[in-house]
Amino acid sequence: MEQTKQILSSKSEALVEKENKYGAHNYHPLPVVLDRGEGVYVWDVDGKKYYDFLSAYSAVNQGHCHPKIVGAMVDQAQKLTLTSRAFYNDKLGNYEEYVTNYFGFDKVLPMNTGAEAVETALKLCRKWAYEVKGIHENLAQIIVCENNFHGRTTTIISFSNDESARKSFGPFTEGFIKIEYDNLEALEKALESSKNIAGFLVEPIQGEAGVYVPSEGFLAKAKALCEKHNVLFIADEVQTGIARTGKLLAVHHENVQPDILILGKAISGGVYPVSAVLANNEIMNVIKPGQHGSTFGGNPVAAAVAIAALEVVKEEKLAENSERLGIILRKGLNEIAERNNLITLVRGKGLLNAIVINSDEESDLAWEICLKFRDNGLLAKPTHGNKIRLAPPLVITEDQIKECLAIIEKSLNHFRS
Ligand code: IF1
Repeated sequence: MEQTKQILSSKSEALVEKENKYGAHNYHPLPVVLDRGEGVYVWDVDGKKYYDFLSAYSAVNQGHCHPKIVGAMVDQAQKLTLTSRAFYNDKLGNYEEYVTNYFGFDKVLPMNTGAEAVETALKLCRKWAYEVKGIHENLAQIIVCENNFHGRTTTIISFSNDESARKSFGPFTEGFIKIEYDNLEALEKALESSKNIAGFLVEPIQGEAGVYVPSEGFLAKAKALCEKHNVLFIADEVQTGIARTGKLLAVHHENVQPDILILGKAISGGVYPVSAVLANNEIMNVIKPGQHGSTFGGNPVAAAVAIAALEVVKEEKLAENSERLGIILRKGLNEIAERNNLITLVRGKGLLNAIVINSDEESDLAWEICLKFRDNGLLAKPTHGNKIRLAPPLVITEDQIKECLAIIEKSLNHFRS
């Protein structure tokens, strides 16, 4: 820490100190203080420019401060920001029509953050289980996966197995069965274990676990198993959705249409908190007035921003770009791995990728590497100790990817033993 502090300018250091003094210590940020972003770049308070290889955890897929999205926000903010859902507003219906057609569902339930959308999906699934499937009240079980990340609410951390996310936050919510990720036999066994299974909640790629891509066919087969048992397949695409993995949704790689789709982050291009739960009428119609909601969910700014952000994904062919450049990025990373044994594994899909560093999870080597990336003009953050996620905005170009590969290799070479 001392060493990294010394490299910070006094301006940056003062701002870090302020967060440290007045803010709760619920994060451990990389020491860099940003004040501007445009496209694939962010700038720190001293004017140094960086490639952003985190993209605010895949919220900024469309690039920082996309003029069309920011424009939509500014225009709407000057006209009407919030009515609450006690009244109608002139933007929500248009957005609901747009987003449901875009993803192929009958209805959407708008929320604000990813965790809220996951909570919404869980409540929806339980209600469907009792009122449509006919499970006896309070007995519904939802299958989840080990090493999942779905957010930070008390119910969501109830089925996490990350000790730092859970410890001292109990008592927890019941009704979840945990199985190994990417394990169809375990899923089948769980589905057969009880008549009270309501849903299967899954990340198409596990982000927090270090970009863990399941075996080919897992999602399609899991969906088929769920259908066979009349169990809802709930896809958490908060991180993987909106073109990040090279398709509009990660489940599209296996032609799966989930029963419930959860979206967040990039549905607003990172300019505003917007999340959404999509489902068909048979499921969504179980929710009646007064049974679920949010003051800000579906507000006119969110509606205007989300339409613009989703239009940008199509207009700029971000899924195609992500698919094409992801291949180039992984090829380049694998070539670096051949020359430098610090990288033991490269994995990912589209522009959601990670490298595994040749060290154990407790080592601070990945952190030191990220500091070196920073010094060389690229921002990324370690996850689970020895993995570094590499997920630039999807507007990145091939030349920029090549430049970034050079930065990555130069930085890694600094640590070569
Ligand atoms: C943090 C990770 C990413 C998510 C999935 C729901 C949510 C998330 C699949 C909740 C959020 C974030 C939150 C962020 C770290 C981050 C993350 F490393 F933890 F896994 F992106 F990779 N479903 N993911 O990934 O969405 O309520 O935050 O809007 O600091 O907690 P949210």
